[in-house]
Amino acid sequence: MSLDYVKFSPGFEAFMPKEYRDMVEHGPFGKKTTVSQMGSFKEILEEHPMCAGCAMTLFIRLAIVAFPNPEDTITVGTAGCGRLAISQAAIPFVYGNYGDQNGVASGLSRGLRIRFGDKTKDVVVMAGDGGTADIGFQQVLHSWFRKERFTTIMLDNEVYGNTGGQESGMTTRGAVLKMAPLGKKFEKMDMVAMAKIAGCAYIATVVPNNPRRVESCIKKAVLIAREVGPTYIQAYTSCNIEYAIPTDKVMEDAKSVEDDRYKFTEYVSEDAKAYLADRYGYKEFLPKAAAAVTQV
Ligand SMILES: Cc1ncc(C[n+]2csc(CCOP(=O)(O)OP(=O)(O)O)c2C)c(N)n1
Ligand code: SF4
Repeated sequence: MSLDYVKFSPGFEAFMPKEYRDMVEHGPFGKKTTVSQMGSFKEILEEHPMCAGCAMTLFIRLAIVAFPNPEDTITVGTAGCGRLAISQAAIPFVYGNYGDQNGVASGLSRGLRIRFGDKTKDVVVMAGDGGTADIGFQQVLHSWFRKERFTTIMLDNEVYGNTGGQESGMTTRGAVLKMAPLGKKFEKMDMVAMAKIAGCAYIATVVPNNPRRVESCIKKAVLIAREVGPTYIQAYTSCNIEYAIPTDKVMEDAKSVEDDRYKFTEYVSEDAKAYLADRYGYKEFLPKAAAAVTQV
């Protein structure tokens, strides 16, 4: 994981598979690529075995394009649909037992800091709502309370999609699923509030049909996690199979859910604002007087 691992070893270039050559020559490693340029560079995630039309896949694809330094990023995942796509990406992926992703990421991010010192290595967890809010809940909360510096992304499809439709803590009250035929009996868990209480420095809720917004949230979350503290993104990534959403209506559903109960929200701690302004030139977080001077 560095630009070196992406390059060809001397003398091997001519023997590399076409896909690999394409990735080295036209991929995003070592360059600044954005979601608006998608289609003009080779993406780190292209092929995957997810269901056609799955919104989670689109979100994962956008998230990976948004990583500030993909060549120095390690993703961590767990059982669930998302890992089927994330594990196909051309960057390292660590997969543990179901629910232990934040424990693994805590150790990994500490170890990387010891091993690489000042060299930045980003750790990003992407796991389902079951993996994050149910079975992995304890480790997620502890990693936040302990101020572990990595990003946690919940792929919230509001169901256990990979195992055929059990309810999760993030399923909405009353929802009827294949394996929750009487309807869910309690409210959707408020993981955003918990992230706030546990001290996350950046928290956002997003849906995948606004690629620029997804990109901006992921970038901020990853940058802040480098030095300030844990960051959390909760993304509505509908399961068109378990919720019987016709493939051509997936984005429409995301829009209407966003308008109704999954509004874009963003919390940035004061420390994180100052850090983004000072280190990465985010003008919107400059103190008011300084921002006015910059605009002149
Ligand atoms: C310890 C353990 N228990 C149960 C399973 C079976 N299992 C695999 S994926 C999954 C549900 C995943 O749901 P979620 O985390 O919401 O992700 P999704 O598939 O919906 O993306 C379960 C229960 C497992 N792999 N390991
Ligand atoms: S089961 Fe649902 S979440 Fe899983 S890949 Fe299919 S549509 Fe996506």
